Amino acid sequence: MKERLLQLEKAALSEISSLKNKEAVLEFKNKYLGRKGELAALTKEFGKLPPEERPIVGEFINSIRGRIEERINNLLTAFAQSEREQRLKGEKIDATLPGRYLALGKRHPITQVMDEVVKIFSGMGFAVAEGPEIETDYYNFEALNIPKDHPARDMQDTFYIGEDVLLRTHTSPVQIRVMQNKKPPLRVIAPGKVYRRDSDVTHTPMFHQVEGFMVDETITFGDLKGVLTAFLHSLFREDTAIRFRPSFFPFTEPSAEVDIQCVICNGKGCRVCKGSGWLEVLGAGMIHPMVFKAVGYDSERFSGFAFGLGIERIAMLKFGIDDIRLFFENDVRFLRQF
Ligand code: 2NM
Repeated sequence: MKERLLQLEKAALSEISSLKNKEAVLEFKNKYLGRKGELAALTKEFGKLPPEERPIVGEFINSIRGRIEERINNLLTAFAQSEREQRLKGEKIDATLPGRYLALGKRHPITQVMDEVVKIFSGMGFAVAEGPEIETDYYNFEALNIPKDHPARDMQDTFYIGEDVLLRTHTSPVQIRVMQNKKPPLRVIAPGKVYRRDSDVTHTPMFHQVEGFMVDETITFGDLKGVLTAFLHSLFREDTAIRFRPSFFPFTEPSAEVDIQCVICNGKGCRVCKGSGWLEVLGAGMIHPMVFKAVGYDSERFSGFAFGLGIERIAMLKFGIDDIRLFFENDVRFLRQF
């Protein structure tokens, strides 16, 4: 009996080393250790043994069963481990790879400057008004005291759509409409697109303007200087030098052009300020009595100032851009820098 048991163990242990997978191991286990397996078949003959041999043989059977079970368990553990390793190999991620670049949208630089200008004037109590880009000769010129023979009326500067219809050359028509519809006191700015027949490194046929005005019974040139100085100190540096130069516009009297100390060379003189140390950034003046007459205001009772600025010019100075056309090419390599 002992001989047959040893035989069985030897056969089992030699067979076990040829098993290739979990299924084969389970089949093997059934074949040797199962209830109808080979070890069980031998155990059936247990009853034939003399009683004094039974404990010894029993112990021997158990030790064989134990050894085979141990080999089976080791093999199953090894198969499970290699299966897990295979799976992890297929799933592996490289945690050291750089993350994917997420492109973040930004506002166009012109919109950024426009929003900033609007915000500063809003903070000083100005309301925002808008109006049509297609205008009539009356609102764009006539009501603004720009006579028929004025150079600004020239076919070379204005895009005409018809005899009397044109693309607005400034946002002043918006202010005329506001004054026609509302009584002073008024503080209003008009931001928007304007159109002029012009194209070079500092001019595009469409550009953006913010114009504004303030009207009440006691508005003076001092108010004009105070408001525009506060605005420029907020938009540029708080210590930027500012100067008001006499100028001429048909719709204001007196009129001024406003310069700031050159932001590129700090007033020392450079290519951008053409050696003067100053940069022109605003036009302004006290609203002309003829404009008040056109909108039905009594110019003996009311006074006011008005101003206008080009957003592209301000953006070029703020960002140090020397060609205005870059703003309209929509090259993301340019736009990403703001
Ligand atoms: C400028 C310069 C000076 C201006 C005048 C008006 C209105 F409608 F109130 F008469 N709006 N904007 C004005 C005055 C604009 O731009 C350089």
